[in-house]
Amino acid sequence: SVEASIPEPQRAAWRKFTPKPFSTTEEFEKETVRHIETTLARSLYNCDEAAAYAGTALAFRDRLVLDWNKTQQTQTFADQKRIYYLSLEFLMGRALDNAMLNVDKKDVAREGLDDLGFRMEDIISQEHDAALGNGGLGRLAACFLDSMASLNYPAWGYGLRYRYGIFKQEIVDGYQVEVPDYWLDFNPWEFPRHDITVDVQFYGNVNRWQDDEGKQQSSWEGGEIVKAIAFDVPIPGYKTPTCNNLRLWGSKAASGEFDFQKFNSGEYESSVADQQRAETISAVLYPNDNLERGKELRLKQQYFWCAASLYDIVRRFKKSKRPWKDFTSQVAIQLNDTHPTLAIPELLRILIDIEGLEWDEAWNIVQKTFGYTNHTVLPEALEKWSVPLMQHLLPRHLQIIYDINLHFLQFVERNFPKDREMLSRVSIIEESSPQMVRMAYLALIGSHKVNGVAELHSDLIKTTIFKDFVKIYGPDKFTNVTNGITPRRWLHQANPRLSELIASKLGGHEFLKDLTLLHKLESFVDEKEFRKDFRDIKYANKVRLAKHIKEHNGVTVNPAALFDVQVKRIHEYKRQQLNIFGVIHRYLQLKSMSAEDKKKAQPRVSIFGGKAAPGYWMAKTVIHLVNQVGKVVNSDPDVGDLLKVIFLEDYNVSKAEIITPASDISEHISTAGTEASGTSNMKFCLNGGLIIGTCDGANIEITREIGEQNIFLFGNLAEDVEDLRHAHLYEKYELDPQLAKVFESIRSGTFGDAGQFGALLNGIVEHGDYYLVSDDFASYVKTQELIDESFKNTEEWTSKMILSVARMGFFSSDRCIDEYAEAIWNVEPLVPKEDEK
Ligand code: T68
Repeated sequence: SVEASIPEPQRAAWRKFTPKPFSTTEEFEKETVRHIETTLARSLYNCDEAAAYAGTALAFRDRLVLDWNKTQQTQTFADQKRIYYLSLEFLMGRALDNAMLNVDKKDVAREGLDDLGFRMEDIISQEHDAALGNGGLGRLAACFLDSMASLNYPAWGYGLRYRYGIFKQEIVDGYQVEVPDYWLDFNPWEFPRHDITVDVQFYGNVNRWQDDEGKQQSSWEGGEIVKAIAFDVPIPGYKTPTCNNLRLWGSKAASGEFDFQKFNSGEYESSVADQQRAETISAVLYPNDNLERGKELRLKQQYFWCAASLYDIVRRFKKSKRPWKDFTSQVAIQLNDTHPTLAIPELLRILIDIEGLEWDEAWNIVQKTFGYTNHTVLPEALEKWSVPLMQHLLPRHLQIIYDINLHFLQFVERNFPKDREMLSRVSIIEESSPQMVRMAYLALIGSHKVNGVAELHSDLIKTTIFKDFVKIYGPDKFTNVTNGITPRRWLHQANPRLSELIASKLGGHEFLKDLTLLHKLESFVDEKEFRKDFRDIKYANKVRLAKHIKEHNGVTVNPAALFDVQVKRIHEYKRQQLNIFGVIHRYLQLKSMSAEDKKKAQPRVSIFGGKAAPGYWMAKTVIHLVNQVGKVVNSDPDVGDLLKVIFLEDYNVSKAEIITPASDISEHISTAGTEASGTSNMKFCLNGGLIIGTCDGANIEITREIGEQNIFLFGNLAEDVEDLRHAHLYEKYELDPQLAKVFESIRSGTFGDAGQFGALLNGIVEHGDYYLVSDDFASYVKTQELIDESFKNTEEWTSKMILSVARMGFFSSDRCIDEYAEAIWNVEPLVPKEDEK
């Protein structure tokens, strides 16, 4: 703050000693050794790889911090609009490699580490993933942070500092076992800000009275206070001085006099219990993706994080001494799904109860401030909170939600006086017992823009879950921003050799800043040497994955085989079951094949990976089936190298960086209309992996960009899904005959105790096959056969790979962020300046 700044006469001395970032190998070594010897108190006699990692990370951290300070200073003085990205998940992965590449000093570090007796790859792999997310939604937030910094947007992320991120998955006897992920032992990337705290209130009651002017006033009193402490993480941009901030809140008991009294009067235990209860709020990430379970602690997490973040944002705004009407020209808040929706009633509470604004003015500010991104149309994933729970935990917020609803329903009634049914359909309160607060409606009503994450999905939300709201607000409130991925992590970092090959063709690494430049690769598609280099890189990446598989699964796979990969959270709608049934079908065919035919068969390695939510039995059954199939197939001498089935344990961001560049084919095979976008489809394509997929999510736009001859699409279309489901429920249906054979073999015990898989098969045979596995099976199998043939034609396959990469420019998260900035946030970039003299 201004009060704490150094007076002018002393600034010269200060500036003289401002640290300079290292640039040469020697300077890097000096910094690293200094950190190992002083910060860590180790020496050359006890420096293991963990210590070398720590020293290297600290040396790079110092560099980031200098840029970080400069960026924050520039943003404060520039006094222009900032983006606040509220996400309950940030699936960051590792930070060191990313930091080295972004500041363009990886080669310097490699040389320096070599001098000091270490190998770069060993040092990088010492780092524990920051796994504060479940899947696509959390990883999208991480890609967006990278893009916002790389494009110089003044932006902050706000999230929770979970002590335990997503659980570590172990496979024991073919079953998933969850192990806690204690990742904070040593984390050089976060800065605890013990001076930046917010008291967050829960429970209590609301007092209402009329003031002297007869105006209705409300205040929220009593209850319990929990303290939020800020932990800041620097987010460097690629080859730019911008370094943004990710602020994660940790919870602590508010140690007031009350606790001291308790402590002194001998109630030591109960004061410790208070402490632990408070810390529980930020203890653990809920491990469900696309499923909501309505747990009280989850609601507490949401409010704790929203309240702390909004307090912080408002505090920063108030420092500018601007009038409230300027708030919307200074602040844009993006809600990543409905998880932060309580920020809407919370901002209203601050503006009305604390700052004394009138409803209309406050509401106007709120609506202009917020944007809401929807990530799903699955009914089981739409958040609803029970009214009694909300009444108990957040009594004032419930009143405000009722007020929002009242104003909204009055507006609807005025505009649609004849449609009485509409009111109950669009009410924020669902009239069930207990009553429920529909968070998606609240988020939509409280925002000026709502966006889906791929074209099909953005169309679907307008015709399904938000249909009435399109009538009420008109279509302009709804927009599409197709997801993207950061090419820095998902090409340059994960696949350095391909990145270098592309750079050698395009004359530099500019494409990492403007991914559309990849289109220039098309002109080299027929160049023999380039084609060979391209194939060699794919092969080398497959060798690396094969080595990983040997080490972790004990199975030898042939890198020349076709690698078929499906890695993502395990979910019925994503249909890993379709994939494994397809694998069993292939196995049965191989078993009955003549030796002559076997010679013509395409060798394959089927690779699965992904976590199941701990309480999701069907998903766990799928994991078990994959492992059982692997056990049988991998040791069957009739099959040999023609088929291997691998389940990779503990799929996470750092494993994705090894797996993604090594696929020939990856599977994105959700039932049409269920996968909002998908983002791993983009990652695989960008690395020269082809796709087998349904007409769902971003697959459709990928097809449009790369051309339908370069992708393998199959299956029913979204527009037909409803009718098919209906027919399954009300008419007799036949199982696909090839699938029936697969089921027979499972039921006969080929893959172990068939009882284990009963529910999985019955869901398809007897209970309506909600995800249309049987309906899509024949076309899936046929398409896989087509892939075998296509892969054998190496030249044709090479062209497809190269053209795919060349045409992926659209799917950079930089393009997404520019679209959000233009259509939703109305913010401009801002490049950090040198300290003013
Ligand atoms: C994913 N959603 C979508 N949700 O499934 C995917 N959900 O299609 C899309 O590409 C991606 O978001 C990015 O837009 C999720 O990953 C969750 O992880 C989640 C977590 C908690 C509660 C609900």
